[in-house]
Amino acid sequence: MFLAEKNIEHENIQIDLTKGEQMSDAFRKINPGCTVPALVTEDGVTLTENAGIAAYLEALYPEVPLLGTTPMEKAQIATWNWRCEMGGLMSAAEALRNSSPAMKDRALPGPKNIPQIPELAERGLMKLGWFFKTLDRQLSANKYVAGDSYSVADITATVVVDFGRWVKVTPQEDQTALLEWHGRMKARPSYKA
Ligand SMILES: N[C@@H](CCC(=O)N[C@@H](CS)C(=O)NCC(=O)O)C(=O)O
Repeated sequence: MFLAEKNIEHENIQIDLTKGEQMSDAFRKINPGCTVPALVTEDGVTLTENAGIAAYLEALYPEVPLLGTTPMEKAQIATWNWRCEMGGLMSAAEALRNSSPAMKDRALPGPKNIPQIPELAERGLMKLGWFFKTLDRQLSANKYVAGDSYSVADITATVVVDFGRWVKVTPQEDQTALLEWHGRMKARPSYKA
């Protein structure tokens, strides 16, 4: 979505996590950490963390800005993206990875197998519910997650809401700001990326 929002031409190779393709020898040559995404740059350098990929692309293609332009915009976007990652993505991942039979011993991504802790799944569900409340409150007062302009925080939050369906945590009917915002996000061409 980040690449699509900036209209950056790129080759997209899908790694099917449901088939365990991230663990294959071929993919380990690209990312020995066995996680997606991985961005192989034109210089042949591989970047494997979202924050690094976003920083690199924003520096190389400042238009359209997704990490903010003024010092305060940058601060607000970094703040909200962190909240979306920690309160949102981490909670959904905790809930799914520690409960799904298909993820037995895959409680954390990466090359090592890690056993599930069912209590973490319960905590993840609870935290995800709280996060949706926080997000709805923020979106009641702001057009986008981090303020007046679309940013990486909207991308992360969109992924959180979609990810939430896997653990059956969806925005409540009375979270109207969150629902309205999600509708706008789904209508953006980058949503299909
Ligand atoms: N490195 C990424 C996140 C990596 C990650 O956790 N990716 C998950 C998919 S969302 C993954 O690759 N999972 C592989 C697995 O479950 O084995 C970041 O910067 O946030």
